[in-house]
Amino acid sequence: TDVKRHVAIDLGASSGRVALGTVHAGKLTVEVLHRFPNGGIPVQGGLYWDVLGLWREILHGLRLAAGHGPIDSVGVDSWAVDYALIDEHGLLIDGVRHYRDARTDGVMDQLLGVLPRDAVYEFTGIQFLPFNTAFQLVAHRQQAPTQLDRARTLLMVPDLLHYWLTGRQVTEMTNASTTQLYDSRQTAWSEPVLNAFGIPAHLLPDVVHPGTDLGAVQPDVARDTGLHGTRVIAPGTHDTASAVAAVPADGKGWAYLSSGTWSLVGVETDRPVITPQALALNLTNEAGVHGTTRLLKNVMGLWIAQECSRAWGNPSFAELYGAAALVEANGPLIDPDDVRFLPPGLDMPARVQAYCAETGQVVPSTPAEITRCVLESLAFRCAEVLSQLEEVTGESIHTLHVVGGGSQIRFLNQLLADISGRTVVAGPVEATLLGNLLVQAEACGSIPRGSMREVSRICEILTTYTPVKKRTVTQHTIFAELTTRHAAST
Ligand code: ADP
Ligand code: LRH
Repeated sequence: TDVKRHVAIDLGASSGRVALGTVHAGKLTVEVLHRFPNGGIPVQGGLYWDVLGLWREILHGLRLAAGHGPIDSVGVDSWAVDYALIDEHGLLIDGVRHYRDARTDGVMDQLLGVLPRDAVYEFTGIQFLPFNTAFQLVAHRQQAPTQLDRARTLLMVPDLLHYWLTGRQVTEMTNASTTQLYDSRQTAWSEPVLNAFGIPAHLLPDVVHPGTDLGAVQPDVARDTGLHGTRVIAPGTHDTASAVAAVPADGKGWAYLSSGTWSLVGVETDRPVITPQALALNLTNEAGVHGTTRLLKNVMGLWIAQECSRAWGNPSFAELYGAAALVEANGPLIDPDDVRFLPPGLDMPARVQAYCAETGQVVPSTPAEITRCVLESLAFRCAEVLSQLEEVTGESIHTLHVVGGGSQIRFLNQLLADISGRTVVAGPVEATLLGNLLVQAEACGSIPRGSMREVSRICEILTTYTPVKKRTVTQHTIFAELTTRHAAST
């Protein structure tokens, strides 16, 4: 038949989904079949992902998909940096730690004493975040050395799930690049970084490109799910890689904001931008689909609002963000990237308040005021990063494409337009699923090569926001002032 079916499994830090993509006459229709929550689970002072629970949800989603007819391919993407260790029997060692686990506290600074920042950056082009796989592995070795001794293979989360689907152990490139152990310019694991950090190179599997056919679904999984003859195709397994692949942009002069637990703000470039200025701004160069680079910055994102919301008993998004939109403008601001906001905790509202108090601002008290402060601060920070990206690339940005769950927050989209002074185009909400499907569809010949953005543009309804209330200069100054005070105190 001329109908092709692909299944995308997208695991975000706050939720996962399984979707069916049907390609017929060059048009892709996407149906989300199954959604499930995700998050960290505290165990004995550590923080883990429920990777077996995720596998159970995946199997359930695959059974639902099989009910729609023969499935040509399936592929998994997830959040980056986290990994599993596999032993000599092919079995999982321990569980999978969450990147917000406190075991990495102080490790990055220790290691940058061994190999300096500029050298690590020169080899990897990756921004310094305390939870990069490189630092997690060293923390792992310090805490449980025998686990590392026993390990034969390191697999990133989507690689682990592909392994359970096919029996094949490889690492897909977009996620490999986030480890800070991979050299995107050489397209190889970075020996100098591995050696300096004492990470055994034999742990790291072969790296494959997005779009690689990893084999058929294993017989036991096929029997369980009803998927027969289905291929497993690696998408851009880093969720941000898949999201950016589906940004419905055209031409030049655009940036993206992948808005979810994190706010990933950046541009797409032909090659890594590894310069002293990019290092000074701590911008990252992550490997993308079709050999592109994502030059971007991790901004703390809606995580702060998610943790506040948890502290307030999880009100609906409509309630949370609707109330924030009614709060008077020009309130207090935080630096969302302050490290105090990184760990989980029900004291998140108190952390926001403490920041405002310490910086001599009005202290927000109601959930609406606190949420407003968080959203407005995110918009300021994103606007600041856009200017930095323009400086580093020398190319101006006129449009910001906002994708992901956060693109549904209309108030935030308008703030982004007003504060950055740029046109904001919101959607698709499920860009990551879409990007995952598009890479599979291209690899299977369901859509022509190079047509991904075109297919994505006709796939979704987009909403445009134009700047109306241009912000006063004083507000930029307040934020700059806060940033300076913060920098001076750390
Ligand atoms: P991740 O992939 O990191 O788990 P998502 O892209 O799924 O994140 O985005 C999750 C966020 O999107 C939520 O924390 C919330 O702020 C926002 N969001 C999700 N659904 C809605 C909605 N219906 N209305 C407004 N915001 C929403
Ligand atoms: C977003 C994301 C981001 C990473 C972070 C750990 O889900 O993949 O790109 O930096 O999670």
